[in-house]
Amino acid sequence: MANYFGRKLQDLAKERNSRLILALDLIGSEGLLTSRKLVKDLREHLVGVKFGYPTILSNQAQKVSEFIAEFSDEVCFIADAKIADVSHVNALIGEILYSNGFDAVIAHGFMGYEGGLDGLSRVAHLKDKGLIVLLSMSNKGAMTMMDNLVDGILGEALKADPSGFVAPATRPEVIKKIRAEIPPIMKIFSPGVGAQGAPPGSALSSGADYEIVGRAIYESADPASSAKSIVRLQREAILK
Ligand code: BMP
Repeated sequence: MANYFGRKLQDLAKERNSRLILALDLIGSEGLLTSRKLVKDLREHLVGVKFGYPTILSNQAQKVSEFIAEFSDEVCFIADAKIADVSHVNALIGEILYSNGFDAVIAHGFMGYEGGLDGLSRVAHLKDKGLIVLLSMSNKGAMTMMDNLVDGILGEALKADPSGFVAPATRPEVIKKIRAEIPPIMKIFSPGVGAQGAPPGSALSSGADYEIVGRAIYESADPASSAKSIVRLQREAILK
């Protein structure tokens, strides 16, 4: 059975008929204010919100926690910390982010399980929170590096029993390969939609469960209509 994060994600996806996770990488207190307005205005179209380092590092943890608390019943919050250290440090980073209210954290998988992902996995399971492991990235350079390591990283990551994986919307073949190797309860989160070139819905057609979209929404002249049209394209893709 899915953990609390998995159930929350699934319930929201069903309720909103959406697979959209909004990536927010806006800096400082002004960025947090803009982010708040975006989440307030767009929440009916969203399943989750992913905060990246620009948001997390340029704001007081308490301000980020207050933000999460305000909307925690309405969207899932994912901390994109791309954790990649040794076990006890990964576990501490996870503890902090989960205590700050995040439902899930993103970690790299290339450190392997033993002495790497294991500590974080224990914390996630203990707290009934989400652990999402990044397998390959959406940028071009990852084709010559991380794509070649996906099998090995996936093998190690599966030992951590994660809620899901990050895989690039820009390379559907990588998503297809991962989807074929993981159980349906484990979800695939795909960035690269919009500003990085992948069309909305395309990652879902390849087997991803959620699409992560940032600039195509928050830099748009009309974020609500951009989010709405992305969700419409996602629905069409799922029906095909
Ligand atoms: P945008 O839609 O603005 O390109 O943003 C994509 C988001 O996904 C950013 O927050 C980035 O950190 C994240 N991301 C990515 O672009 N590619 C990856 O492979 C992994 C990511 O986390």
